[in-house]
Amino acid sequence: MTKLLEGKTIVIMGVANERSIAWGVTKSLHNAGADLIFTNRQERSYKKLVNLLEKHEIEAKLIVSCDVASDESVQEAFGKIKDEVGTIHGLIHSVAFANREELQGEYADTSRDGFLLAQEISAYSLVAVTRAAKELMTEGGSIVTQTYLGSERVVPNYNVMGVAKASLEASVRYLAEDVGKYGIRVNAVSAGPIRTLSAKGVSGFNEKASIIEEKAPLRRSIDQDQVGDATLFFISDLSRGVTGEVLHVDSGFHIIG
Ligand code: NDP
Ligand code: N5H
Repeated sequence: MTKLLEGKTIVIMGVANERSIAWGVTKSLHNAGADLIFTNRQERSYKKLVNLLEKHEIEAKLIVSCDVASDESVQEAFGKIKDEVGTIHGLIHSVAFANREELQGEYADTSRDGFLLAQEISAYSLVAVTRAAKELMTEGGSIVTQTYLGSERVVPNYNVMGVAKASLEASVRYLAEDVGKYGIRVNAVSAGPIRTLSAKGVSGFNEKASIIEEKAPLRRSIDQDQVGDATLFFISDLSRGVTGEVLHVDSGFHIIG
């Protein structure tokens, strides 16, 4: 039997290390037979990625550097992908950033610069990469981003990032309408708390993670592999009738009042 993603080329943005959600996605897509292209911002992430790929015997089609804060960097990265690979069928956006000092205390204290930075890296970046990727999706495609419940509810400490994720989820809907006519779908996975590099050192994480085990219908924590498989569903044709959607992969926590 042919695999779900045989013959498909997918770009994955946001592997920082083995704990990254994007690494969980990498394993799911690789097991489904996809050819993978990666983008990193920091040299440190590039080195971690190269080691991980070697350890898991996964061969990347291409690894390019991309800082989503820069239009030139995004253009250069997708230009390189176009020149060296050509057509792509999917894109994983697993990138976010906010200043650590704004992920605590009151949201009302968010600075103008901190607000704009969180929006730029965590929400506008999806707009910029969708615009660049759609040129390479000549056979249609699927774009998947990663979001969190703090966009819908007030989650202590998530603050400026909650507002950025609300913007990201609204962008998913507007972008889905824009690119639907080209046979491209845009969806988001809303994961429950997962201990990653980004989550390290931000206050409130432990508390949020333990509530899931107590209160979520499934009473167990969420891991990168669960998010990877849900993302695989969105990338594959199994979800061909779905676009503009936000799917919660959170042991059902979001339904509890
Ligand atoms: P990681 O720290 O593993 O990944 C975050 C990634 O963002 C890093 O690879 C980092 O790249 C990248 N990044 C930050 N700024 C830029 C930039 N300017 N240009 C390009 N890349 C950038 O954390 P996660 O896997 O947890 O985060 C991935 C996504 O999942 C985020 O959108 C996050 O909000 C979301 N999410 C996470 C949850 C969790 O509990 N962990 C829950 C729900 C959603 P580099 O290392 O090269 O700087
Ligand atoms: C309610 C919570 C816990 C509190 C809030 C956490 C928010 C985290 C999101 C952002 C993306 C974290 C962040 O930007 C950290 C940076 O300031 C510092 N870290 C870094 O620079 C590292 C080295 C790099 C790799 O990180 C990035 N992002 O580039 C939310 C949690 C329960 C769930 C959660 C952790 C959600 C989420 O969106 O990640």
